[in-house]
Amino acid sequence: MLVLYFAQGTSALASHILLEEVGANYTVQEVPISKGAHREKTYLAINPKARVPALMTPEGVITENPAILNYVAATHPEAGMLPDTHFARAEADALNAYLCATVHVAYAHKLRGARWADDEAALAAMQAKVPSNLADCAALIETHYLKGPWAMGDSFSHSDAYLALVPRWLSAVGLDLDRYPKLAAHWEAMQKRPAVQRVLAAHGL
Ligand SMILES: N[C@@H](CCC(=O)N[C@@H](CS)C(=O)NCC(=O)O)C(=O)O
Repeated sequence: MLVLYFAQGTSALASHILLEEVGANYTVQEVPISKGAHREKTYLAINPKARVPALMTPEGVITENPAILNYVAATHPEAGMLPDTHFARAEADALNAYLCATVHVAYAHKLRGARWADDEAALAAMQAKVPSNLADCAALIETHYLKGPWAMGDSFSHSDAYLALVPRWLSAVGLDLDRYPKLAAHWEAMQKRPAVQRVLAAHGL
């Protein structure tokens, strides 16, 4: 049995969507980060990084969306969530790494600037850059990395679960998703999937 530690409306959505898509045998454990639950001793014993998501597996805990997505996809081969060739898998990994290390981090500067600076002016400067940074990221994805209709082309893969976060990040900083027709179509298609609908409902969205 897998246990997903998550907080509503966070990037844990990506891992949650994939668990639901593959029909995994899992339960969820909510970690309300708004109440600081991720900094409590019990959760730090699960993820010392004090972040969600984390996935408890029979072999131990996995953190970081890209790693969780790979694990869930690889352990449910019947769901066909990993691209067929080594090259296509590397492309999917590259997109997931970009979403994790660049796009999510660019978004985090909106609310979590204190990770990088204490100075009020520096914080304000970082926040002011968030919309243009995210607009650049979205344009790159739109132009180069979203093959369409799904991230990797005709087949749905684990990258689609992660890509579903981008419209949320854009809208949170006031960027219009319609500026990116392929991303908008992807999000529309995602919302039609029953697994995605169940997860959005579980996150109160
Ligand atoms: N690179 C991590 C990022 C995880 C992350 O930053 N999660 C946020 C929620 S979206 C969090 O737990 N924030 C709590 C905090 O910053 O205190 C991943 O992809 O799993």
